[in-house]
Amino acid sequence: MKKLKIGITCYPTVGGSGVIATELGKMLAERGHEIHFITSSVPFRLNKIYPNVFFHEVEVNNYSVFQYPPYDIALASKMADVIKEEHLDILHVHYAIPHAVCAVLARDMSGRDFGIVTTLHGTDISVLGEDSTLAQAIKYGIDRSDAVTAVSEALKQQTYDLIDTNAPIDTIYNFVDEQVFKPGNPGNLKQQFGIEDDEKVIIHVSNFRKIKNLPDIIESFMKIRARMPAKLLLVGDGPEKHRVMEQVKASAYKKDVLFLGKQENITELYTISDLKLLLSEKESFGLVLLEAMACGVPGIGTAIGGIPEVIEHGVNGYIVELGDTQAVADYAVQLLQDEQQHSAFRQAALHAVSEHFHQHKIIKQYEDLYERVVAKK
Ligand code: GMT
Repeated sequence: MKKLKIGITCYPTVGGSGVIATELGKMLAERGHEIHFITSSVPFRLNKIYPNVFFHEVEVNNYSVFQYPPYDIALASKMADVIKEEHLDILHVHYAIPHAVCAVLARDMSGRDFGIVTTLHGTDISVLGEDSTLAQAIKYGIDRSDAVTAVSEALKQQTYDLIDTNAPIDTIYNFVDEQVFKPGNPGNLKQQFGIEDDEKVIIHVSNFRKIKNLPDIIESFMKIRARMPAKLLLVGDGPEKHRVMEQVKASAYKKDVLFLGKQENITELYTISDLKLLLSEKESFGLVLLEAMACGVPGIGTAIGGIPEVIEHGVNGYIVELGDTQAVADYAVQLLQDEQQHSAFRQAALHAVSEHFHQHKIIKQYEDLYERVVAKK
């Protein structure tokens, strides 16, 4: 296909949408496209130099006349500058609000007719559950985009349920960098953490927001631990951390829960993990599950949002109803005590990643979409 000039806007900090946007930019650059990140800081996964990847910083000045820092206006202005200077073909924004709305504003400001591609990651749609005053802005961002994608079928359906739009939405699943997320050698990492050989390792990775439902992670683990030797690794940080620490402190097996905080090199932790838990109340995809699966770690997740599109129940993990910690414990104990079944799930998880979420297949879907958008301009 023709090599394109593509602008990418996302929240560049730790978080699934930023990870996907950055990895997508890197892979598109490797395929010869010219990539322009227009973000408030260098995306944290942009850890390699590419001659065809550029970073344009959005600077938000907090003048005292403004009650709030004008991020959206600063972003739209920066987008308009980059579009004019670099002659972008496509601006791919992650999130309808504020990023798609900023892209539409930038189109007006620049007077150029480039293609706007918007990817919905879920949080803008789930925010709507709590703040319906934003529905019009989300609809505006979606309707004025030239193409819209959602990271799961569930999110696509939820968008149609909540937003009054007829815009076509393509589901394009998330992916992982399979050069990074792959099975590895644990070395003596288990010993370094003081974990005994006969103890199974269960891992949870999140930003500790309320919707991640940490209380059920702890409750499930306590039920598992009462039946077999195990450790729980909690990776990440966020608003619920303190409450979770209190819950663990009051529990029977507090010494078996390890708070590891934010970690850069999660793949190493997966080499010692036997099972991943993601028991969220809201989750449009669950990228952390896919990352674990790519490392050969099966997961148990709730029947929420896109999670059942990532985990195939009874094949590479288990799906449970929200709140059913007894089912989590029953499935976990059964899987962790049956080596043959665990190995079959591990293989099935690796197979699912390469079959349904293979990075090259997903990048091709984005490229085909860009081609369609550019052809219409
Ligand atoms: O889950 C979060 O709190 C972070 C959020 C984000 O915007 O980065 O993640 C969303 O996008 C990820 C990448 O598409 C998805 O894997 C997550 O499921 C989604 N989070 C929610 O829907 C809550």
